[in-house]
Amino acid sequence: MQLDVYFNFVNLFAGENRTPTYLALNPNGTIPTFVDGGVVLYEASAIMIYLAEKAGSTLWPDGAARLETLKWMFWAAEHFRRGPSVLIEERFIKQLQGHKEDAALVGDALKSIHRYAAVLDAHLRDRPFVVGHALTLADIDLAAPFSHVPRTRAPFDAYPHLMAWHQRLIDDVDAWRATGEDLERRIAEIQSAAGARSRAA
Ligand SMILES: N[C@@H](CCC(=O)N[C@@H](CS)C(=O)NCC(=O)O)C(=O)O
Repeated sequence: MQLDVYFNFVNLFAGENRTPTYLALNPNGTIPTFVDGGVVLYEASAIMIYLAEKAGSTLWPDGAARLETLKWMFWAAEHFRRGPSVLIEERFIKQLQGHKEDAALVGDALKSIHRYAAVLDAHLRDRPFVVGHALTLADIDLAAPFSHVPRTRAPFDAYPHLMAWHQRLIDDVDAWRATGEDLERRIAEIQSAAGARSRAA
């Protein structure tokens, strides 16, 4: 959206999300938190809507397309991203902490992923993007769990239209590709710091 946003990275593994200053902004202690003058927001989707409104971006379209966009954003939070979130905890966070994944939780998460990936795959069979023919915030919200596939091993590759759509985002949306590359760099730093900690222990 070409907005001038300053990023202040909050290291969860160093507890920077649990300081009194951070909790005063976001009592959940989660990231991201967004501040713009007197506006303080948590929940990534709310932050994206705020920014898109500020920029007058077509990512947040008007009229009926806005309702479709909202529908898929709610669906992403309520259904599509839940299984992958469990897998991040079970297959990445726990591994960093030296714990084993819980097979029952992983099994439930995989069932949920298959259930909702099939719905989105069918929706994307004859569409380039989730809403209409242009990129919206719904695509970004739904694409988020793809960034962690190297860690979650979420089985999206069983869904060809889903895979083609996500590849389109990587190929055509520079900001999405750059975000993914940035995430991988930061994950590599986290993994190497965790490795150093366990070697020192
Ligand atoms: N629904 C929230 C999810 C926020 C969230 O759970 N963030 C994770 C990192 S992706 C976090 O901060 N975890 C740390 C914790 O729960 O203590 C959003 O979209 O912003």
